[in-house]
Amino acid sequence: MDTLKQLFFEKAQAHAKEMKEMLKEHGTLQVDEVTVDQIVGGMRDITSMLWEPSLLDAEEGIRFRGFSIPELKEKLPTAPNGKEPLPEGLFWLMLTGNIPTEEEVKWLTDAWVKRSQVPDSVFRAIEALPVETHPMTQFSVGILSMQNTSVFAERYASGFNKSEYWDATYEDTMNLIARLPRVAAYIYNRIYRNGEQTLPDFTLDWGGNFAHMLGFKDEGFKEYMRLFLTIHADHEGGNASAHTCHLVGSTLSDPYLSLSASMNALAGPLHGLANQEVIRWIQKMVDTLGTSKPTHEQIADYVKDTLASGRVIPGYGHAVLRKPDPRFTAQRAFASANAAENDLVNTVWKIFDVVPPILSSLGKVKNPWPNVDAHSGALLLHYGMNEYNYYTVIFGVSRALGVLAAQCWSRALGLPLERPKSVTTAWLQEYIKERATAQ
Ligand code: CMX
Repeated sequence: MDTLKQLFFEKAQAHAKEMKEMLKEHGTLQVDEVTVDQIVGGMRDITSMLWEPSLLDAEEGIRFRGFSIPELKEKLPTAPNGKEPLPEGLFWLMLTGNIPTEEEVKWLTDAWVKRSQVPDSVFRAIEALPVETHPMTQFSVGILSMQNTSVFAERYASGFNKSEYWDATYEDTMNLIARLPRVAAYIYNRIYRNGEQTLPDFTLDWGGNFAHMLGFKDEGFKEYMRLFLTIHADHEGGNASAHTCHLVGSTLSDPYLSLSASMNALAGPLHGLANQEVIRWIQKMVDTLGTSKPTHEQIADYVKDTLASGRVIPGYGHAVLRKPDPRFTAQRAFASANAAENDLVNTVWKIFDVVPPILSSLGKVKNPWPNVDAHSGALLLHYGMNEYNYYTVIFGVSRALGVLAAQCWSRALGLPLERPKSVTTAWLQEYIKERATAQ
C-alpha cells in the first residue's frame, strides 16, 4: 500500500470508529430546524450533510482542515524558489488532516506523474465534439470518457466487499487527478492553439506542469496557477459542484461519473462560470465606455444599468459568505505583488470600491462583497490567457481535489445513499393551515 493510502486508511479507520460511537450515543440529538423559506429558497443554511475536507464560516471564509488560506500560504510546501502553496500539499491535507512535509509532497507529485497517462480514446471522444462546444462541456465529456478505466466500477462489477470501497475510490481519485491537467490542456490547445499540443514536463509539479501544457512559459503564471489551484479546491460540501459530486457518488456511481456531473454544476453562471462572466461583463463595460481605465463614477453607472436590466453583477454575492471572500483577498494580494500596473486589475479593484454599497442599497442582497470569481480572470488575462470561456475549466481542475478527497472519505465512512425529503406547495399550505389551527 502506498504511503498516502496507508495514512488515509489509518485515519479513516480511527474516524469511522469514533463516528460509530458518536452515532450510538448522540444519533438523535437535534442540530437544526427548517423553515418554509428554506424549503422554497434553495435549502440555504440547513445543516444536513457530512463533509470532511473543509468548513465554511460566513464571516471568516473557508478553512481547510482547520487552516485558513493565509495559514496555508505559510505552512504548505512551495515549488523550489516559489512562494505559493502547492495544490498537492492541500490535497494531502484534505485527505489526511495532516500538513505534509516537502518529501511527502514530492512523493505525491511523482505518484501523479506515474498515473498521468491519458488513454487515446479520451482525446478521440473530445475530438468528436464540434470545436466550438463550450470548454466545460468538452471537459465533462473528457472525464466521462475515462469511466471505462474506473477501478471502482470494475471491482463492483466483479462483486467486492463494501469494506473495500474506499480503496477503489482512492485509486480512481489518484488516477483522475493525475490525468486532469493533460485532459484540460488538450481542450485548451484544441480550441485556441489550432490543436498544437505541448507535451507534459514531468520535472514540474502538478500545477506548474498544467501551466506548461497550456503553453505558458512565465514563472509568474505558474505561481498564479499553483495559488489558483489551491484556493479553488474546496468550499465545504453544500455548494453545487461539491454537492453534486456527493449526491451522485452516494449512489455508488464511481468518481468519473461523479466528477463529470460535478463539472456540469460548476458550469452554471451562478457558480463557477461566473469567472468567465466577470471578464465578459468588464470587457463589455470597457468597450461601451471606450476606455481601459474607467472612473469610479463610470463604473457605478454601468453597475446600475446592469441591475436595471434584470441581471446580476457577476463575481459579487454568495449563498453563505457575508464578508469579502478570502479567496478574493488572496488573489488581490497576489495581484498587488505581481500585476499592480495592469489596467484590468485596477478596474477590478475599483469595482470592489463601487459595487458593495450599490448592492447593499438594494436592500435584498445578503452579501454585497466579492467572491472568488471576481478576481481570477483579470490575473489570467494579465498573463495573456484571454480566452475567458476556458476559465471555469481551470476552476474545475482545482475543484476535483476537494470533491474527490471528500468522496474518498464518504466511501471510507460508509455514508449511505443521499435522499432528502421534498414536499409539494399543497403539502406546505396544508401544514401551515394545520399549525394555525393547532395554536
Ligand atoms: N448582483 C445582483 N443581484 C444579486 C447579486 C448580485 N451579484 N447577488 C444576489 N443578488 C440578488 C439575488 O438575485 C436575489 O434577488 P431576487 O430576490 O430578486 O431573486 C437577492 O439578491 C437575494 O439573493 P441572496 O440571498 O443575496 O443570494 P443567493 O444566495 O440567492 O445567491 C449567488 C447567491 C452567488 C447565486 C448570487 O449572489 C449571484 O447571483 N451572484 C452573481 C453570480 C456569481 O458571482 N456567482 C459565483 C458565486 C461563487 C461560486 O460559486 O463560484
